[in-house]
Amino acid sequence: MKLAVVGATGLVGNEILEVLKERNFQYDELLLVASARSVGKEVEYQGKTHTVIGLEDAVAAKPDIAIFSAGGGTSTEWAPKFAEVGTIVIDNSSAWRMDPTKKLIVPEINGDAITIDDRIIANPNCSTIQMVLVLGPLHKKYGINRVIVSTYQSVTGSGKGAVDQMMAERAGEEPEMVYPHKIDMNVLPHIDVFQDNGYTKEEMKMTNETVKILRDEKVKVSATCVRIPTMGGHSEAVNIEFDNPYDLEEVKTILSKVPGLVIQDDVANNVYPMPLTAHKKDEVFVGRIRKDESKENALNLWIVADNLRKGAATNAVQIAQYVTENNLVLN
Ligand code: 2RA
Repeated sequence: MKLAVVGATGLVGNEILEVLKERNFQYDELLLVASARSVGKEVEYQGKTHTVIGLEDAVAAKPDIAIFSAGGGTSTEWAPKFAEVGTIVIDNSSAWRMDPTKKLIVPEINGDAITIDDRIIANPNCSTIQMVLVLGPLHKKYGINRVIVSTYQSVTGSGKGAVDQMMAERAGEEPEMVYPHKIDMNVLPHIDVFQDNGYTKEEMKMTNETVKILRDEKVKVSATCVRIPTMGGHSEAVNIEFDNPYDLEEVKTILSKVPGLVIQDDVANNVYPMPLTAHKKDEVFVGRIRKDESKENALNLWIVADNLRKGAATNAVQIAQYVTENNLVLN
């Protein structure tokens, strides 16, 4: 089993290595792959020194699995080259997510969609992953027709430069600007680029990816995505409208059985999910579960997850585990 991590020196790449270690993911050889800038760099990992290699050398090594987190351009160009030599590519970028020939996977929800023929598997957007973990089982039970979501997203979702901008502002230093505005002590209703319809790309990812993962065009999602000056995780206020009546206690029972989902809902003791407490955790946390009293068959809840974990690295590693455990690796 030869495993490659492409983009190994980035924020998500680091988290992937951490999750692989924590989950004791078994491999015989690990290839750390990065752009020309980092080639030759030495990385200490699990008691071994790894020399970072370039993409061409990595393809020539024909890894069984390559977990990519190196941006859309790299994925578009290189994922097919790895796929051609038989590698299963698990891609964190948005390059392949809405390609009808590629699967978009959250293992707990639609892992069963993966077949032996899938060579490029897309990892969904962070804010989508944590939401569908809650929506999936509720959709199965009550049928969801509409979701209204507002997000409160961590600066880590924009990469290291954004963390640096926030910290420089906080320290009173001249920041290198990643966002079009100051982020510390501020809130930006703007994640990714604006589209012709007035929504941002991040908002449209939540709308389109949710439908693809739930495999139901009938589910309508309206999203407002907001960047806030926090680290640790993304938070989401979600309003769900069902086709059928639901029972609040039954909703909690259903959610309590979803692997990787933890209910934190004890308002009498101020217990609810927060980015600070979700940080570095693999689980998705849900709380503030309550009836929407303004509308029949509607529910409100609050979801938080570490966007670099379940929102990226953990989900990607879980896909890698799924394909190995289900004998879907070719080589
Ligand atoms: C963000 N969705 O938080 C992105 C990261 N993939 O900006």
